[in-house]
Amino acid sequence: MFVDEIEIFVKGGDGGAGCISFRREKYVPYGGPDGGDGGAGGSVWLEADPSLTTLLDYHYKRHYRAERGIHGKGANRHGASGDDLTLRVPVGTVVTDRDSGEMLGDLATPGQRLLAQSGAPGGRGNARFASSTNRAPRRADLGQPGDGRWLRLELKLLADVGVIGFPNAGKSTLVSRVSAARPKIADYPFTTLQPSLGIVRVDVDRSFVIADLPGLIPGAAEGKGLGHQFLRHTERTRLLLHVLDLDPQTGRDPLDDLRVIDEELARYSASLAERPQIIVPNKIDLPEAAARLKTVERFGAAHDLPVVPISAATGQGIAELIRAVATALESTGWVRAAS
Ligand SMILES: Nc1nc2c(ncn2[C@@H]2O[C@H](COP(=O)(O)OP(=O)(O)OP(=O)(O)O)[C@@H](O)[C@H]2O)c(=O)[nH]1
Ligand SMILES: [Mg+2]
Repeated sequence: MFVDEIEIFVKGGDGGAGCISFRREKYVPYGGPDGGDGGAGGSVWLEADPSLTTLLDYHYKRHYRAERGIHGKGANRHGASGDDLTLRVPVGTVVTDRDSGEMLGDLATPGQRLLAQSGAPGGRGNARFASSTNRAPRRADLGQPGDGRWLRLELKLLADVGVIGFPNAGKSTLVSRVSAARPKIADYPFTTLQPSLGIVRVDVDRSFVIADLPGLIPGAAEGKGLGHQFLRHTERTRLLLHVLDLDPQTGRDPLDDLRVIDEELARYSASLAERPQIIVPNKIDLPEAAARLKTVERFGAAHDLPVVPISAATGQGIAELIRAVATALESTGWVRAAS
């Protein structure tokens, strides 16, 4: 999974000290205690801000502290509380306490706030310690020091486009060709064990996030193979690239593969079965692939399905595919600024 991750230290503001003071008035000897309380320290908040797309700012500055409370004063004047500090993070940031591992929150909706560290209380002034037996208390509390802790911030990107297909079809090869993601590629099934995400640049101001997924096999919806646990990653995509393996050595028929995987999707979720798809026959560089490609293209034409043949290995057809994805995403009302 494509994760932007950073650790920051947050500290609540120190509490202001309480004050020791006695009332002084002309002709009134022994005025009572009138030291005010210290103000509380400010708290540190995190807030989800939809205008941010990365945690980059936090790579440069790691320590954050809220303002301290003001000390109390005489004449029962309490100190002002310190201001809160609000740190803006991108929507989708997950916050955990680094040392305890406790998950503190998932800032999933714009404007959502999370109290990362509360400020320390202020100390009591000596006016608070007056009693019938001690009418002139010479005692006040110091403000408490603000607590601090390390937070781990993780930004989880959601994919716009999911790449599905049988194991070994060339999904990871495709994703590594169109994005900076470097998933493992190898000539055996189930090479990809974890989904990974990459960002695909369409042009200067448009990009989309693509998810490489573990291969699917018949029975995936019931948990066979690895695909099942990752199908949920496709649930929030807007478009699926259905990669078909044209290599005759598979011993399978690409149209059978297409049908079988579509059935698995439908078994898993009805809405997933209706997700728009682009059929991507892969490995057209292989000489034996031509005949198989023909049958796929005929099928696509007959069912009004977009087919964009590629060779993920040589790069043939890749530019056409990116254009087709951008067009398809646009028709779903997708807008994502390039990042
Ligand atoms: N000839 C040829 N081989 C390809 C092409 N694309 C991928 N391959 C090869 O196919 C094999 C599988 O590629 P991967 O990208 O790992 O396949 P995958 O779909 O991600 O596989 P899993 O992660 O196991 O589901 C590798 O040996 C690739 O080199 C292609 O366009 N042409
Ligand atoms: Mg793979």
